[in-house]
Amino acid sequence: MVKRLGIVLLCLLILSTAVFVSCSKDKGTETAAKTETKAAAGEEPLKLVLLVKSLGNGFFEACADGGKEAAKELGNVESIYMGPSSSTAEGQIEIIETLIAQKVDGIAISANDRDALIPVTKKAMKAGIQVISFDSGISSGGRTIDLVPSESELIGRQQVQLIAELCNYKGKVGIVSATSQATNQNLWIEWMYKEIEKPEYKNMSIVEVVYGDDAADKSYREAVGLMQKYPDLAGIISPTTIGVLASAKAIEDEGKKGVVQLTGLGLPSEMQHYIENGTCGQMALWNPIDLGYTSTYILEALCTGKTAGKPGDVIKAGRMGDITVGEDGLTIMGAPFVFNKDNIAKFAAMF
Ligand code: RAM
Repeated sequence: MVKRLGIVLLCLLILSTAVFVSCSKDKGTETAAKTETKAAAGEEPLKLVLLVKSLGNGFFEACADGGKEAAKELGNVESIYMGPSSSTAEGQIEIIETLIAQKVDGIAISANDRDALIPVTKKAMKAGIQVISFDSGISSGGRTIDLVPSESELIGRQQVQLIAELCNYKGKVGIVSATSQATNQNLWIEWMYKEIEKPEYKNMSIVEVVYGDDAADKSYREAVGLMQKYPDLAGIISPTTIGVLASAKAIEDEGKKGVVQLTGLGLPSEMQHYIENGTCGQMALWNPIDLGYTSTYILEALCTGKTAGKPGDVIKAGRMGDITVGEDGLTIMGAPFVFNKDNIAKFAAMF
């Protein structure tokens, strides 16, 4: 009896498995057919990836919002947001390899290293994927366009001007940067060194650059380290949204509010409290939503053949207007905003 029941159960199991397999097969064929029809009708959306330095950074999340906004307007785009868990070139290389295998259409990269990514981005371009860099560039040869938020010279020089005003043009200044390989921060810091050579800063000096790797805890420790190493430190410049926030906290925790001045590139929504209470007297930034939005428009124009990304080409970028590709693919947006007690609340509501 038990044996017969066992045989019946086994038969039922085989039967139901067969039905399940055949159902899923049908479903699979149906999906494939649907995909083909969509592709044939030219409806398959372009898969455009924003690959950022690392996840968990409010600045890049705002870029992603801009990418989604552009995708919605363009209609033929799916905007995908990705990044490694920490700001390393290796993490980005691994992701790009996967994206090549998945045959996405375009990748806009904020690079953790301007040169280390080149072999893999070249491989992606060879596979027919459009590659641009944005925010933090890849050297030429590894991308078509490099979209930067503003002139690097302007950003770097402005940071020194902002801290000088806060320190009354006197004293030692330390820099809390992102990673030591970050293209954008390294360029800005070069300009900071050039700016501080001007006669008006003769009583000021940059004593050291430390690297918080765009990680909140490491940036905090580096800022504390600077204040302990230079007890007469007059100011900190932190040209990274993660670094400036961590530095503000470090200044307060060390009891140095009003003694060590702070400026940098900060996200208004994250820094509102420290701007309003005076820990950070003033800081700058551009609109990260616009940066992600424009990157997505540029990628779409490259993928659909509206532009080849050659110098002099003009790309229509929705509400951002016409974007002209510069020499070597370098494409520049506007001037940064400067935030202080008077305007921080307005900007904090936006990004
Ligand atoms: C951080 C990143 C990013 C930079 C901003 C200012 O979020 O390092 O690359 O542009 O700061």
